[in-house]
Amino acid sequence: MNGGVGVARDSLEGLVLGDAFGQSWFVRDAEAGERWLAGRVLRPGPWKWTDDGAMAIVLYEHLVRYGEVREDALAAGFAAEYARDPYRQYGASMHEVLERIGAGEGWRAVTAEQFDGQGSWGNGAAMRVAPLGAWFRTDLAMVVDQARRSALATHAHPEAVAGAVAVAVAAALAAAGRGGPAPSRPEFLREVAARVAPSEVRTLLLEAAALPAGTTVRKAADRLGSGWRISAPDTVPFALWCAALSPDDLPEALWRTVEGWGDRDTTCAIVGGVIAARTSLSAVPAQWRAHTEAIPARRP
Ligand code: R7I
Ligand code: MG
Repeated sequence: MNGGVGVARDSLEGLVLGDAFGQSWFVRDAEAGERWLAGRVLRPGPWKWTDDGAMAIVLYEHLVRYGEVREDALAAGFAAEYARDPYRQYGASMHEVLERIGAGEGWRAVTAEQFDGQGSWGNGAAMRVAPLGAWFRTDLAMVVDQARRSALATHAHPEAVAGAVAVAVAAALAAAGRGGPAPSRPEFLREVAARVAPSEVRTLLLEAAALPAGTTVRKAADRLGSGWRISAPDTVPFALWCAALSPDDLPEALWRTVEGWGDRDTTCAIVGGVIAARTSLSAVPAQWRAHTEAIPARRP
């Protein structure tokens, strides 16, 4: 299936923009950061994307090439990208995982060994997956299966997989809803949760769906987490709650997402990937796009 190319590309561009925008908000002076954010003063460019963008580009190119997730090739693709440019602020365990896969070890064994044999529950499988959801948007069962496969290439823990499935389903719903009215926030979050296996991610998605309409971003971040632990449960429900704040206004959603601070490159990457699957980047100010490091031309 390749009908998803244009929509998946929009999602990828939103993801990369969100990653780079969020990363620009890691400021040394937290008080000044609060002031700049309150005044919506953009950080100076250039905004470099990080591992979220790097891995999403690999996954997108993989889909363009194969039309589906092939785990061995995908794991090798992530490892090759890491070897090309390891300085993208990868998660702590990914250095070892990607080096060993790059050296020829099997991804299954390497990923299963992480964290004393639990596998990683980091948010790294969720942060890169929105374009996959957009790609397969006409078939949610396929979205779930393909997201799961894409996650397992690096993250063996079921919570990491649940986080990736949730983000992919959210992006698929956003993409499939193009041109129509967006669902209410509780409806959207409950529809995502319905496709996610029992997990902390799902429990927190349902908690997010139940937050009252006027809940502030700070309050939502307190209740759900905003990625301070870099885990899927601590990141994905909050990010999807933020994506549902203004499903037709990507810049507004990114400004609001940063208010939760936490793992802001990754929460913004998720929000960018999900909303752009619906809206494209047409409403993003030119300056934001000019600040954002370009996506490299497709590699042969
Ligand atoms: O998930 P991962 O790729 O990290 C992605 C994050 C994003 O914010 C990126 O932008 C980048 O900054 O990092 O990398 P992992 O190292 O697998 O997981 C991330 C973190 O989750 C680790 O640093 C651990 O703190 C935590 N973690 C665990 N902690 C205890 N036990 C993951 N799994 C476990 C676990 O089983
Ligand atoms: Mg990152």
